Amino acid sequence: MPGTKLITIERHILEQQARFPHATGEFTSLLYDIALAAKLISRETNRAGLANILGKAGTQNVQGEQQELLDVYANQIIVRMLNHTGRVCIMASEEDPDPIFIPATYKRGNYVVLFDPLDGSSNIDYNVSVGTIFSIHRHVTPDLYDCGLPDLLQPGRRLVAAGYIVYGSSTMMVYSAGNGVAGFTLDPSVGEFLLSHEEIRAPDNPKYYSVNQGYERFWLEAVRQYVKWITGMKEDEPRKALSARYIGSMVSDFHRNLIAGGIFLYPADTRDKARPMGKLRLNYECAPLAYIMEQAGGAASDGIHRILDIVPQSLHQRTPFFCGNKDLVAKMEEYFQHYNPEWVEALQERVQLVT
Ligand code: AHM
Ligand code: MG
Repeated sequence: MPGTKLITIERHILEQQARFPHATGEFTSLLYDIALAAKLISRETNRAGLANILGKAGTQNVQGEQQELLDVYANQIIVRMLNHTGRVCIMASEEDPDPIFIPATYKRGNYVVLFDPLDGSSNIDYNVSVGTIFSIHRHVTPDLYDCGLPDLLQPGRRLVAAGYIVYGSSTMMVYSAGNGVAGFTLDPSVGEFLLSHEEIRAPDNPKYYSVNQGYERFWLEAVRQYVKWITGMKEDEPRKALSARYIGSMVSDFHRNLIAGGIFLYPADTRDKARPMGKLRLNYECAPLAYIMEQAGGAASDGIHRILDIVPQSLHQRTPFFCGNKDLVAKMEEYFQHYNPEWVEALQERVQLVT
């Protein structure tokens, strides 16, 4: 297409930086480091199908070397890419129980990074898309050498940027730094992410709903009624039915719904001792995706509160998650008030909000 500009992710990040006259380039370089980590993880996920021939992850290869599990590999790549650059002061990963501190020998920078290195990794064996999710905050502890939990436990609305990489039929990186959402597709032959989706907006006309319907018997009444409604089966509230799509790999489910329009649901589970707050993690999965969805004009809620207003109380805190088209999320909240007011009350007690 003559005349159409080809924009690399680096160019795009630099153009964004130009909006801030006092920017030092630290943040720009951090995003670029993440893009580079994504390329390495992408290379390995693309080779995953060869595991049976070349040696399966978690086993020894013919040289007697231990093959790394892909999620362990992805985790290490991100840590090793970011911990020595002088741009980050502390990190946390869904794979690690504790914060990841920067080794004493390296300089520290202004940014705090939280990530899920390989979300949906149980799908890897079946050649199903997986993803990486990341969040970036500014540090709040005045001395960079004292950074700790208060820097990591910031509410989503304070995010400076968030993004994800989906390792699908192509590898795509989607991110927002607070000025809309842009998507880049990796050209593997040259190893560059090229701008493919300039301004992603959540469509007004949703097409899909995504939920693990196998858990229906454990759902609260509000969720059961909602899914009845969304599939056009509620006689008192007729509507056009949405189609079901559930990959079980949230980045992929989220990505499709972001582009095509829809809602993703991962509700709390009413089983004894099971998942009273659902499965998904607020810090590594829900807050960053909520940020992107809001930047694209959508919404994200735990069924009662805006996800970005929740102040995390612990690193691996879980939350119910309803994310997508604004009207569909609002309707879910309405249903909770109507069908499960006792749950609304219980959740209000559990969750701390930005004051
Ligand atoms: P993970 O972080 O252990 O990979 O789990 C998160 C994944 C999400 O990608 C996905 O939406 C969800 O688990 C699927 O869970 P379920 O099989 O319970 O529907
Ligand atoms: Mg995960």
